[in-house]
Amino acid sequence: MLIKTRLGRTVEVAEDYTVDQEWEHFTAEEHDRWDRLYARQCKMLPGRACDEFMDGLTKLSLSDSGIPNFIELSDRLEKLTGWRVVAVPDLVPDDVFFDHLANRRFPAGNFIRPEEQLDYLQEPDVFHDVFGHVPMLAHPVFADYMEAYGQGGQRAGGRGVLKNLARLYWYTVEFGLIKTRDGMRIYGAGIVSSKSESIFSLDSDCPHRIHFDLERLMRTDYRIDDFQQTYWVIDSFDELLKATYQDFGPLYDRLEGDVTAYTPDTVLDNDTVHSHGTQLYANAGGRL
Ligand code: HBI
Ligand code: FE
Repeated sequence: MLIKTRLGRTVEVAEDYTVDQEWEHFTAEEHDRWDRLYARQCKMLPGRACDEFMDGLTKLSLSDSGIPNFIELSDRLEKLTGWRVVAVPDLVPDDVFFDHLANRRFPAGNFIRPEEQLDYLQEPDVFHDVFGHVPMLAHPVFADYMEAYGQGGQRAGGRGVLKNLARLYWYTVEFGLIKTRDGMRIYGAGIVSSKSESIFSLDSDCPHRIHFDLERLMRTDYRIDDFQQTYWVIDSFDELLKATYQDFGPLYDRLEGDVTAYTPDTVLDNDTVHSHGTQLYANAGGRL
């Protein structure tokens, strides 16, 4: 079928919104842009990204130069955890997204951000999707968590809790922190693929860092336009996976129809707080 992407292109996609990556069509300039983004992030990440992320980069040979060819990348990834990477031209509808994840396929953008938007863009491009997300999919426990998330999404169908599930994805897969023996580390794809947020999320006094609590986080709004005001911290990927292995029925009963949400800067008496932020950055207007 034909769809129109948010970037204004009209594209023919399959039923599941996938397209051919058309790797041969990337220009030398685009491959070079990937290399520059890659080098810039890799300088930031030692001592900031968690070991599992760094191991994924190595195991998948992501340091090879140029935009990765999804078929070759998938062949390496499939041997490790059974996941494959498929190309999509834009965000896909929620039900399609869940179906891909539940079947261990990660949909990744088939385009790279333009030179003028090297630091920030809202559409997930190949750098965010592959550099940010795919290394963690080489880790067996995280790989299971992502599949469980897809299945959770499929089971949520029609229950009015999709926004709660989207918050779980946002605050873990995209912006999660993990407390290790060596200190606080990043595992969220939205942070590891951003130079400025990989500094802000760990070093700034502004944001709160609160211990992961599934229901609390599912009740908390997030921002898509700027640094997060709260980062949620796990102790281990087992903790994350275990939280998704419970029966979500009773949880959905409590969440369903609950239209009020905590603002992104809320701290409650019951929260386990790693650091209570000043919120000065957001209160001063943030990026604006
Ligand atoms: N589609 N390609 C793509 N990538 C995403 O991260 C994505 C998506 N569709 C929906 C979605 N994410 C989220 O809204 C889900 O967590 C619900
Ligand atoms: Fe993402």
